[in-house]
Amino acid sequence: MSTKSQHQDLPPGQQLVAAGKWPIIGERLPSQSAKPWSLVISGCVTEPVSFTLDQLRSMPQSKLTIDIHCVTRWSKLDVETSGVFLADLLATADLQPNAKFVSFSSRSNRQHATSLSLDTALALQTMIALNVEGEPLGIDHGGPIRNIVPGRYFYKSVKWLEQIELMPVDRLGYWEAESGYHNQADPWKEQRYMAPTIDKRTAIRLIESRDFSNQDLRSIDASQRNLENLNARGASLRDARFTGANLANAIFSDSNLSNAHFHNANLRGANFSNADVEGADFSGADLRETDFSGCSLIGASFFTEENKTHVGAIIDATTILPDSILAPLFPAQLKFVKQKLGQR
Ligand SMILES: Nc1nc2c(c(=O)[nH]1)N[C@H]1C(S)=C(S)[C@@H](COP(=O)(O)O)O[C@H]1N2
Ligand SMILES: [Mo]
Repeated sequence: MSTKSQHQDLPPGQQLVAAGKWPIIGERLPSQSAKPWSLVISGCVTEPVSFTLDQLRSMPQSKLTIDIHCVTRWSKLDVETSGVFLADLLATADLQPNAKFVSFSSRSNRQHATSLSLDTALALQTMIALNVEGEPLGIDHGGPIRNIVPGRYFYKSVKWLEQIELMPVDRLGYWEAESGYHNQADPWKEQRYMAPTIDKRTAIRLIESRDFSNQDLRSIDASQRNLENLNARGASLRDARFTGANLANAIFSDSNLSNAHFHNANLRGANFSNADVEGADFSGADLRETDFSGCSLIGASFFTEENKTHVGAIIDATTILPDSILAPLFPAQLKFVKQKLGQR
């Protein structure tokens, strides 16, 4: 059986990776174990069921062509996977009537997991994938056994799957609990993050102190604020809003700025060394004397094209964007940055 998810174009805020590229996001390897790979169905079942890798391989295999949408704004379309549909696998177990949610957990040092309502997981044609493009799934992309949830951001697809637990109530997954990733994760609705964790008054007090160092301020709204010389070293600032803010000489070293919004911000002389800026938007920002040494740039944008107007970042000979970190940029973004840097 072969199926294709129904959407052809890109969800809002996503860009295509270069042909043939597939970034590795999050954990890069499973935890070390001498145990052979297996998959257990547990929780709200009359009797837990366990499959060896060979048993999974000898079950009837289904094919599914999927589109990958990472929350850090890269997409990869038309990836052919095959394996066993969750529905077919669960048909081998005796589910109890209180099985309402399903948690997928992986062989991972941090017990990485994610969850969905059982109805949603089945409706989306969740696949226990063993192969991609006709080859066994590589260990770096979650092989030999990975779940694939089409139609959700890719963090709902855990690598190195070893347990499927049926649950009466939901339990937040690793990213959902640690990083505030949205528990529904529908890319067509741009459900990237849950609501911010700090209230407006706290945000204003912090903005006035200009000290964000080592704090968890996910989704903080500091747009249009004067934050010159801000100290945000080691801060967690996923999805933070700095649109139009004055961040001249701000320090963001070692901070997490995934999906942060720096559109039209003044970042002159700011220091991003070793920061995670995956999916961050720098369009229209002033990046003269800004230091990006050691940054992770997967999914980052330095220009946007809105209603045919081009909004580019100000990059010149003083911008520190070493060649060694440019490779993961989207093709068009890379071209833009190289052109600007080439003018030096
Ligand atoms: N075990 C495990 N599974 C994981 C993650 C992880 O860190 N550990 N990261 C998730 C995220 S955020 C994404 S985008 C995808 C990345 O898969 P890839 O590295 O094969 O591209 O895996 C998801 N599953
Ligand atoms: Mo992700």
